[in-house]
Amino acid sequence: KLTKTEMDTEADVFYRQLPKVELHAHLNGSVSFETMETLIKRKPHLNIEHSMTAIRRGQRRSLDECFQVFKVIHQLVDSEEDILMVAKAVIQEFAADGVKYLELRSTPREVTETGLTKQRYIETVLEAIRQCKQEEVDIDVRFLVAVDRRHGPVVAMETVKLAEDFLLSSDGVVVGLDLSGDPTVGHGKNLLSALEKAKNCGLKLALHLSEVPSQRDESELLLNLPPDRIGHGTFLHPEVGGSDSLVDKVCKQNIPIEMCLTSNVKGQTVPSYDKHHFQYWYKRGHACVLCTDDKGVFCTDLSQEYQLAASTFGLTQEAVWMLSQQAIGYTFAPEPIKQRLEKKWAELKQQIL
Ligand code: 6MZ
Repeated sequence: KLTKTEMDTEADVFYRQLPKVELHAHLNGSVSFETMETLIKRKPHLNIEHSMTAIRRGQRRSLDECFQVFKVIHQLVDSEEDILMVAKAVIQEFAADGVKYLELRSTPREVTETGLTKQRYIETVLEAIRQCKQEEVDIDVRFLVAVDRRHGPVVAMETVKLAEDFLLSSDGVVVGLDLSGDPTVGHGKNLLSALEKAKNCGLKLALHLSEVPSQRDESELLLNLPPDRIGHGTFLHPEVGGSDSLVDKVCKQNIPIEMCLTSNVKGQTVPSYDKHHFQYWYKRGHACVLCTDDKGVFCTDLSQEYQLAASTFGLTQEAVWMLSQQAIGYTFAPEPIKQRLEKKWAELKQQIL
C-alpha cells in the first residue's frame, strides 16, 4: 500500500512543503472531518450527521446555508473541553500542512448549560495554543478575537473590552480583532465606535469587507478606520459593482486582502475559480494573501488553496513562493517574529525550490 506522500504527485509535494502563513481561519469552521466525528459521537442526542457540517467536493451552498452550518457546529462545540480539543486539533492540522505561522480567529461564546463564559472561551483557546507550543508543534500561533456582526453594537463593545484585556495579559498571543458573521445582517455604521475603540487600544483590525454586493456604503465607511487587513473584499472593485473610490482607498492605504478561493466558490459569492477577484488584485500588484477561511466546512487546506491559485491563474513555483513569503509582512506579529519567519523561509527555499 502506498503512503500518502508516495501517492502525491511532485506538484502536491511542493505545495505541502511550501512554508505557509495562514491569516484567515475561523476556529469552528476549521474543524476537520476526524474531529467532527469525535464530536458527533460525543453528542448522539443532537442527531447531527456529517453532511450538516461540511460542504464536500463539487457541492455548493448559498452563503445563507453556510451560516446554518456554523449553527450546527456551535451545538457540537459548546464546552471548555470541546474548545480545547478542537483548537489543539486545528493547530496541529495547520502545522501538518506546512503552516508555520497561524492567526486563528474565533467568536467568544457563552453557554449557560455547560458554564462556558466568553472569558473562559478565550482562555481555553489560549491554553490550546500554549499546550501546542509546549508540545513543540512547529507553528507560531496568534489569536484574533472575533466580533459577530449579527449580535450588534452592545455585544461588539463588550467583546472589544474583553479583547483589550487579553491584549495586555496574553503575552502577545492576542493581537487583534476580527469583524465577521453573516454579511447580510446589520450595518457596520453601528459597530464603528467599537472598532475605533479597538484600534485606539492597539488591537489590529481584520475586517470582513464587501463579502456580498450590498455592502458598498459600509465598506466606504469602514475603510476610513482604516482596517489593517481586509477579509474577502469580493465586491470592492467596479467590475463587480464596487467602485473606483473603494479601490483607491484600499490601494492608497495599501491594505492587504485575505483571499479564500474555495470558500467563495462553494459559498457562491464567486461563480467559479477563474472568476475569483484574486486575479484583479494580484494583477495590480496589490498585497494578497491566500487563506482557507473554514477548512473544515469547505473541505480544503492551505496547500490546496495555493495549488488552486497556481493552476487557475498560471503562477510559477517562484511566484507561489513569493506569495507565501510576502504574507509574512501582512501578519500582525511583532517585528522580531517576522524576521524569524523570513529566516525560516530563506533556509527552506534552498531545499524546496
Ligand atoms: C463571515 C464567517 C465566515 O467564530 O465560532 N465566519 N463570517 N463570512 C464567512 N464566510 C464563509 N465563515 C465563518 O467560527 C465560526 C464563525 O466564523 C464566522 C461566523 O461568525 C461563524 O459563526 P467561530 O470560531
